[in-house]
Amino acid sequence: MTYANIPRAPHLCLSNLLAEDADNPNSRLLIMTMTIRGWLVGFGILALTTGCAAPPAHVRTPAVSSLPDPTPTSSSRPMPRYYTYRVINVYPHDPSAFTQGLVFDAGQLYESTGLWGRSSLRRVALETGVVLQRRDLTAEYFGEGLALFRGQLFQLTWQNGIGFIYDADTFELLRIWRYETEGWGLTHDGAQLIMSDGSATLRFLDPDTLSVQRTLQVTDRGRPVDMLNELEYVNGEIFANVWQTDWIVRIDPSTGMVTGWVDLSGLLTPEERLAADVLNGIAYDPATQRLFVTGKLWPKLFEIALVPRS
Ligand SMILES: [Ca+2]
Repeated sequence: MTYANIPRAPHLCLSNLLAEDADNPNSRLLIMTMTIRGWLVGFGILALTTGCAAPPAHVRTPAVSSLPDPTPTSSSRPMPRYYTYRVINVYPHDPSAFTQGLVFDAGQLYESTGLWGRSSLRRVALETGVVLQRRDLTAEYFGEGLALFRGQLFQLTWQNGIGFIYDADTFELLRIWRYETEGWGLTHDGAQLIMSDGSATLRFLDPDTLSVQRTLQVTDRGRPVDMLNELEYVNGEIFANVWQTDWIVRIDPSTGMVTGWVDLSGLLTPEERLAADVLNGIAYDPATQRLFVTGKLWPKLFEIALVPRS
């Protein structure tokens, strides 16, 4: 199957609906729509979309609006590169952790987990996956992206419009800030925090005032790439999970252009996938140039190297 043959409406597949991520309002809207129109219409849609059967592992379908089109065009815009991966190490990961943010610093992982009543901030031992330190959010907060900057941990919440700032050593809550958008992913470039909200727009925040300094539209050859989720700043680029897919995009932070698509399908076995949710969680250690990825409710965390695809 080529990219051109990948069904263009993967979110209408029943299997995908059942696997919907709890933190996406679009999925709820789809399910409501299916209910309102009745099951007959729903089955009609299913019949028309029987091609929605899972695509081959090496080309798992990105979100419909983010589907890369590798077809060469006459456009002067440069083509993004495509990458697969090589697994360097595999580490245990708490399979009850609904990973929303992942950070690596000084030999340890920091993780933000989501879901109401299960959201938390964690310090985790890389080698064992043991949770060394934990602070739970109260039940009304749904944890999201996480960044460690100047000794402080910045944690987003999904729809609460509130971010938390903690002392990175003690996890003491230092302050909160408010924002207008949903909170999805968070990282920093050494000067500003970078935040995603599920759209194709990234926001750069002053780390002191938390005010928005600039916005960046992420595009692939002129086409917006939305559903940007967990973020990581890696050697001058922004890496972003595309929500509900096995793809990470590499983004030029000055132009917003996608310079690469990384296909991370196949990290979990089919059996492991059954009990897990989607890929989410990127952390980078600049000291050792190690790249880590995991997912929501994944039993494993992977150190990987990117491999250009011919
Ligand atoms: Ca991250």
